[in-house]
Amino acid sequence: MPVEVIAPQQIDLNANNLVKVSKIATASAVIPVVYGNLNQLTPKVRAFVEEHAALCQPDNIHICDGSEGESKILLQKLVESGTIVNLPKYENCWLARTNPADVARVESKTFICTDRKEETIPTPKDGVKGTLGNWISPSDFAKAVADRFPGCMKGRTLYVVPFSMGPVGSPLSKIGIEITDSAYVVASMRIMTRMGAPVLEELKKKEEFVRALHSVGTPASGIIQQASWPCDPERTIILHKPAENLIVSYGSGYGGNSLLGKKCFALRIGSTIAKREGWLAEHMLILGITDPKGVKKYITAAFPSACGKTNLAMLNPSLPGYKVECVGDDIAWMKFDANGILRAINPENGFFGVAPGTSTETNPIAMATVFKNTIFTNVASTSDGGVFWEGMESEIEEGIEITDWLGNKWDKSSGKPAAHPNSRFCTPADQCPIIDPAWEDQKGVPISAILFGGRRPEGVPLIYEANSWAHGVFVGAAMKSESTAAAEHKGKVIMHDPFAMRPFFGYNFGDYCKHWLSMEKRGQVPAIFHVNWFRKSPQGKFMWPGYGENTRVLEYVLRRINGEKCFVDSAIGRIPAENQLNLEGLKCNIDMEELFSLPKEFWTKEAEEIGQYFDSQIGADLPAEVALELEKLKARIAAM
Ligand code: GTP
Ligand code: SPV
Ligand code: MN
Repeated sequence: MPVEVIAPQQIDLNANNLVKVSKIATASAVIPVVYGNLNQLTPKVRAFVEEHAALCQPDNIHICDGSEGESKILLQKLVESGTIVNLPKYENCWLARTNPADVARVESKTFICTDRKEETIPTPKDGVKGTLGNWISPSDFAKAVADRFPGCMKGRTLYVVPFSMGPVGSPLSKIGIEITDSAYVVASMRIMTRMGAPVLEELKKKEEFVRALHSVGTPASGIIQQASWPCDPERTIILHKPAENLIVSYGSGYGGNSLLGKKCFALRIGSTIAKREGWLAEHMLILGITDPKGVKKYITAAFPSACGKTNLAMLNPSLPGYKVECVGDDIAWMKFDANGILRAINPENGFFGVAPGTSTETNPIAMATVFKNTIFTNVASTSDGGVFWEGMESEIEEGIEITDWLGNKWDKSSGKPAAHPNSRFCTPADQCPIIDPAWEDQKGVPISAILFGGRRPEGVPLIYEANSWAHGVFVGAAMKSESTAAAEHKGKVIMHDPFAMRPFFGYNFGDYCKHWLSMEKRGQVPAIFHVNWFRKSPQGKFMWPGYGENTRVLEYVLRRINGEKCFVDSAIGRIPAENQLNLEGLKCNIDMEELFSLPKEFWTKEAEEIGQYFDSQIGADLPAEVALELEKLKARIAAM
């Protein structure tokens, strides 16, 4: 490991001197740089690092270059600390087991800091708790940091992680610097983003970056529950200050809480930048689909967490002659080009995908992607050095023993899942066999349709289309879905999740709707649809086979964007005309009448409830156009 010469003299903290600087002197200690050197950093990055090293008091500093050699050092260190184990069944694959108290995003501990509360969240009705984000005042923000960060990295290494969201140097990309005391985070960021030396080089051209500070924390008692996965769940907090492009995350090492390029940057800070600059940062997959004639279109889809984005993005078409290619599975940055075409990039470099439910039958493409160069977290392991999760039952051989995500021997009779329901794979995107040839195109790909969707067991048909852009914005604003294990919500309750962005808005949702409405004046807006793969029969079974069979729905979308009149109007929007959804060759029987039925009683209640939600949560911040769409919907339902 390259340890630099340690200069004997005190180092001037503010000097941008050209001597090789190998340590940071703080009032009370000297912190050696054990990998990389401070002179690689541009002045603002260096100041950010020095300030926070002085605050957090790590034992030493490591400036990441993203190299293969560095990756090996980090993985070795993670093995030694017991954070990961190797999975010898596969090539360069690892399994991490977290502290059982640190397994998902924590929406309730996530805050946006603005001077005025109304900049962050709409003002709810008197006595109602706002659910469209959490606001924190600048003084409470400062207090939260001061209460947690001083000395929080003692005994650990502070890693400086330079990363680019989007290809390095692309005009649509943005750079971040994450400071973290977790080698697991560094190893994951190397997969999920473009990370390392080229990013520092890029910063020399233009020194503009999002600041991201992360620590797994040290509990106030000083007692770390699990040495292999230090965290501080009781004091976990995820903070954002859009005005300063600043993210501060404390106490959790898991997913969106700690891989700060993802939800914190690409969505929360991203959406505020997008608002300022006139584009959209969305919780959406991006896919390309080519029809049997060779015509290719790109589609984005916003589904809440654990509602099918990765699966749709990697769809294996059931209809002959169709080809689906994947641009991204979680986040889309979309901007109109000079010709008024909406273009999207995937700012990420990897997939942090839900493991359970992924199988050769449901998502063969993901299965072909994840068994090399992957970090699995909280899945179960097998006695032959592999992994297991719910859905893989037919993929493991006879006599193989399973150890669950908690490290205990497991068999089906326990009645408990072997893998945590929010267990995930973290895998490089370029390993996906159907990665789109244009996935790193600097211009982005042209978007022809936007799908909204969620888990709606009742009342909501397989697909309907918005009548207009404003109606589509209403459909997004009215989205609901059954809660999943991706966040801390308990039980299966139907929750509002507008635009699949409820946990990720960086600013007032009323203003977000206005911003969406304004897109119509900026260029050619795509058609908007709502899909629901999750409607259930009275017997509680999914009515639609989903997965690869969702091609049939995409085929219908393609015909619609080509202008085919294959629809009929309904109270809630346009639905496929009779026999217009291609069911040819489908192996199971589908009760189409039931799948597309629109029970008047259900929709009357639904519209009523949406109205109450808008009134109580968004109030005066709701744009008049969206309120009008609800009135029109109510009138159409009344006339059913
Ligand atoms: P995040 O990464 O949390 O944003 O999730 P996601 O939206 O990418 O969801 P993902 O594709 O990982 O799917 C989550 C779960 O839904 C998995 O268990 C899937 O097997 C299941 N799922 C996905 N698509 C379908 C479908 O078409 N039908 C059914 N029944 N289940 C599906
Ligand atoms: C989600 O919850 O939408 C995810 C997983 O994609 S996490 O990165 O943990 O937010
Ligand atoms: Mn997601």
